[in-house]
Amino acid sequence: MLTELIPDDFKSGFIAILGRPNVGKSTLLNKLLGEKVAIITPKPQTTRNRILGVLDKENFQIVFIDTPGIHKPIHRLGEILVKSAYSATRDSDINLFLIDSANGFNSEDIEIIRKIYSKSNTPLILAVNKIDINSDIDIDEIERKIRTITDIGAIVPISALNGTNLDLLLGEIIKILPNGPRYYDKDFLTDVGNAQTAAEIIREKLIIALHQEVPYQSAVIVETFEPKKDNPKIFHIQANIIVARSGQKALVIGTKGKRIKQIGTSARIELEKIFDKKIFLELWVKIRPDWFKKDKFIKEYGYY
Ligand SMILES: Nc1nc2c(ncn2[C@@H]2O[C@H](COP(=O)(O)OP(=O)(O)O)[C@@H](O)[C@H]2O)c(=O)[nH]1
Ligand SMILES: [Mg+2]
Repeated sequence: MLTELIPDDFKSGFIAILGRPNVGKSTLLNKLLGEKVAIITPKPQTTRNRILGVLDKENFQIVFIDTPGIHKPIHRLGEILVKSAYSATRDSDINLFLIDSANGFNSEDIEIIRKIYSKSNTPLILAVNKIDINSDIDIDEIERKIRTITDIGAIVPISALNGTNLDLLLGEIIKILPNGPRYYDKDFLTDVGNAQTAAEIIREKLIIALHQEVPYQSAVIVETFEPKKDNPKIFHIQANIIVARSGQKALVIGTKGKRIKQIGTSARIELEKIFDKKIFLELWVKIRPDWFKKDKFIKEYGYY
């Protein structure tokens, strides 16, 4: 067995990335890792699983946990997503809380921080994101408000999109990161598997292509993920798009199948880049009435 020499001052830890929907948590994770491990859309509640992403350097290893946005749930799926976000704080060494500078630090943020810190005193770092849109933020006032609830390690204004101040943010994280071992292999990037990546990329294109409630009430399940039997050079991915009502199926398919074709094409192009393979992508649409209200289906689709 190969043993690795780890310096005594090596630092490591789990960092939960938390915040309301759409503040830029997944964008930040991808930017910090330099790879797209989480899908991103302009719509809230895009992230449905805790996603692990590992940043490994000579002197530290940070295991980031991207989480679903914390909101007031209106159905069972929402409830489960919020629970899953909070549960990421159970094992975290640092909580990285994000807000969107355009929306400021509001009563919902306070409520979330209060809820987390009623039971824990995990070090907290706040990142004020999207300063490329609004850089006019009163950091001192935010700090005062947080200090009424808990201590805060640092507040860093950033732009996850442009990468602004991410070095400062990392610096603040490393300052309070505990000494510890490598938890994952040096080259391990994420726990999102290949078939799940395919499902997520398809879901990203679906969310972008559709409006109203369809994005929040659909799921994507990859059923086939293997080289094509008659031509192994081509990779065969067959996925089911699950919707909650028959009207939604018509919307996903679109007039003369135009919309599903568009979703399929943009997903295929991106997946061919990610996997560096020619892909034959087959999409079917299935109706599971009100699946997002039912534990059985929520579990079956992997959001538990
Ligand atoms: N202008 C700007 N937009 C951002 C920034 N970070 C994220 N976004 C956008 O905000 C939206 C939500 O981002 P996402 O990462 O999915 O947010 P999440 O729900 O918190 O994971 C997307 O349209 C992103 O492109 C940023 O620093 N600046
Ligand atoms: Mg997200």
